[in-house]
Amino acid sequence: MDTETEGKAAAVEEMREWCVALPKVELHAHLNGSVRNSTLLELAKHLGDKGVIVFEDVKDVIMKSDRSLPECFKLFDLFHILTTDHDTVTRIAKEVVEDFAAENVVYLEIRTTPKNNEAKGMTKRSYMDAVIKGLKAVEDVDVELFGSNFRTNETLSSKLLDGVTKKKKIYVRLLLSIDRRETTSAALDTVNLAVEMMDQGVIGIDLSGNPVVGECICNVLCRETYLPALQHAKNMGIPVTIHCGEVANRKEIQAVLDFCPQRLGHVCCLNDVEWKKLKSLMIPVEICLTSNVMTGGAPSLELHHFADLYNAKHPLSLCTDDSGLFSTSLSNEYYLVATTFGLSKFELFQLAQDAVQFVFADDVVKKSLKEVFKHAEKRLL
Ligand code: 6MZ
Repeated sequence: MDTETEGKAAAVEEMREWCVALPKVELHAHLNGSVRNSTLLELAKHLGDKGVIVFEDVKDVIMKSDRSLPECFKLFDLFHILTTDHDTVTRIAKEVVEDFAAENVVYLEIRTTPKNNEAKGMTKRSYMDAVIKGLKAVEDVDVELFGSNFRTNETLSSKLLDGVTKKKKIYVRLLLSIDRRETTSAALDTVNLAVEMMDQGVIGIDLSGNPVVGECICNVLCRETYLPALQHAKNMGIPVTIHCGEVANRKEIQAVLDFCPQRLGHVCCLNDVEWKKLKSLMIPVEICLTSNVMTGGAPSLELHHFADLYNAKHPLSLCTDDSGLFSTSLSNEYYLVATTFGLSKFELFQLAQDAVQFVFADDVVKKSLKEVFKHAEKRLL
C-alpha cells in the first residue's frame, strides 16, 4: 500500500470510529428486523434439527445480502417462525438492546408487532411481557425503561455523563406496531395494549407491514379498517408514526399526510405536491438510507431524498429500520451521510443531537439526552 492509500484508509477508519463514538438516537428499529444473523442461524439450525424447516434453504436466505421489498417480507415471515416463542423473543430483545448500546445509541425506540400465537400459548400481552423481560435481562448495559419508577432520569443522566463508570447507559422505549395485514379489531387491541402498558416503557404506535400486498392504507383509512385504531391512539394522546410512501401509492400517501401523525417513516415515493405538503406540515421523518436503497425506495444513496429534506431544514432523524436484515448499524448510517453528502463532523453531531427533539419520550428524558450531547461535544468536536 502506498502512502496516499494508507492515508485514505486511516481517514476512513478514523471517520468510522468517530461515527461509532457519536451518541445517537434511534427512532425507527423493528425488533425482528434487528436480530443478529448469528442468532437467526442458530435458531434456524435448531428448528432444522427438529425437522420444522430445511436449514440449508433458510441459511442461504438469511445470508443473502441484497433483498427486494417483497423478499424482505417473505423473510419476515420466516423470522417470525424462528423467533416466535416467549424465550426467543426475550433473547432477541436483550441482544438487540446490547447491539444498539455497543454503537453508542443513547436512546432507542424499538418497535414490534405484538403477536397472538395460540400454538405457543402466546397473546399480544404475553409477547410484550417477553420483550420487556429481555430488556430487563440486559446486564452489560444500564437500561432505563420505565422512567422514574424504574431508575430515575436524574440518576441515569449523571451515570450517562459519568466517565468513571464503565457500563454504557441507554434509554429504551417501545412502540407497538400494527401490521397492515391485521383486522380492525386486532389493531384496536394493539392500541389498547399500548394504553395498558404506558407505565412499562410503551410510548407510541406504529403502522407498518408490507406496503405492496394486502390492504393499502388508503383503503384502510377509507374503509375505516385502521382509522379507528389510529384515531383512538391520537385521542388517548399516544404518539403515532406511520410508514409512508415506501411504494408510489398516491391515495395512501395523501391519506397518511392528512392523518398527520407525529412522525413518518421512509417517505420515499412522494410527488412534488406531496413533498410540498410534507414540508409545510413539518412532520419529522425517520430516514432509513440503506433500507431504502436496498429495497428500491430510493434509486441510490446519492439520489436519496435525505439531501433534499436536509437542505430544506426539514426535521429528520437517521435510522436503521432493520439493522440485521440490511446488515447496517446506526453508526454506519451516519458514516454514509458523511461520505455521500459531505457533511462535516459538526453537521453530523448537530444531526444526531437534533433527533432528541423528535423522541416520543417526555421532556425529562429530552433534557437528560441534551446533557449527554453537551458533554459529548467537548470530546468529539
Ligand atoms: C414496512 C416493515 C419494514 O414487528 O415482528 N417491518 N414494515 N416496511 C419495512 N421496511 C423494509 N421492516 C419491518 O418486526 C418485523 C415487522 O416489522 C415490519 C413488518 O411488519 C415486519 O413483519 P416485528 O418485531
